[in-house]
Amino acid sequence: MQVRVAGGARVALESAVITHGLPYPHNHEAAQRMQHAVREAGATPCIVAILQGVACVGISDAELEALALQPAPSKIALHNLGIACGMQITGGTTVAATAYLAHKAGIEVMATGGIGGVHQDGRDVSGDLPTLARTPLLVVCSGAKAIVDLSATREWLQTHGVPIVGYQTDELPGFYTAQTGLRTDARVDDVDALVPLWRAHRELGTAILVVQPPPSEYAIPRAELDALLSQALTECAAAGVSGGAVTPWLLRRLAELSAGRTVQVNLALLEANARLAGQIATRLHQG
Ligand code: PSU
Ligand code: MN
Repeated sequence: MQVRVAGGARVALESAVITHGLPYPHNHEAAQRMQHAVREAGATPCIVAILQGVACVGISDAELEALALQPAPSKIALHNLGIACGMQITGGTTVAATAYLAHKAGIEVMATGGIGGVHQDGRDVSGDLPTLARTPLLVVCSGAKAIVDLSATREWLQTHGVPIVGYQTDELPGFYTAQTGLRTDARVDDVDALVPLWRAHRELGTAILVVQPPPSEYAIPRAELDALLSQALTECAAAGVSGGAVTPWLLRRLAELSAGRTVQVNLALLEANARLAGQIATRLHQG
């Protein structure tokens, strides 16, 4: 497949969060805030998406708006990336498909909210994980998405050689909350400290997760989040939702149950992660 991409210090941004993670207009706002934050940090944002079968690493404002408004977009992971390109499909790319395309385009840094993970039932494992285990990419995030088994996800990543580095934290964040009780593999307190670590790691061919907690003024306390999550998970199982539909269903229900607070945290952490990714890309580009 052919890839369209800009040069310079670049940050890849995933787009399944636009098509499936947040409702319009929050999805559009999130993407704009992320792009702005990357630019303010001196780098070029490249939203990755599949537009009528074309793998795009970087899309225009008009293309972004159309994607955010798309009535029934596809969620494009690795298993259906070739199908989407071969069948002229339009959709948002998950972390897996975004990472694959970003690396193919020569980009070293990407930002997202949370990666997929090992789900609570232990059977559904996100395609994000095996992709991160074979793609040399620095991924800035706030841990994994809130609905996964974070401890099992961390074990999976460790087994497959993907380190978790805390940015100004020793604790693996839990997306909407900063508190999980799970430790990172290392901690760095500034962008300069990441550079030698990344340069030494990348020959291994696996990703590094650089994690930071959601901005404190928006973060939800752990106990409160646990209560919201267990209600949403119970309802989701009762409704018989499965596969790729689980994440969008749960995120929508969590937003309802929290009176919109989860959406505000989500927007804030996406922007913060994009900013940090922009700073890292700019620093790496300086050599
Ligand atoms: N985290 C969120 N919202 C999302 C996602 C993650 O808070 O929408 C998306 C990302 O694109 C991630 C994908 O790559 O969900 C993982 O989906 P699955 O579990 O079906 O692999
Ligand atoms: Mn899944």
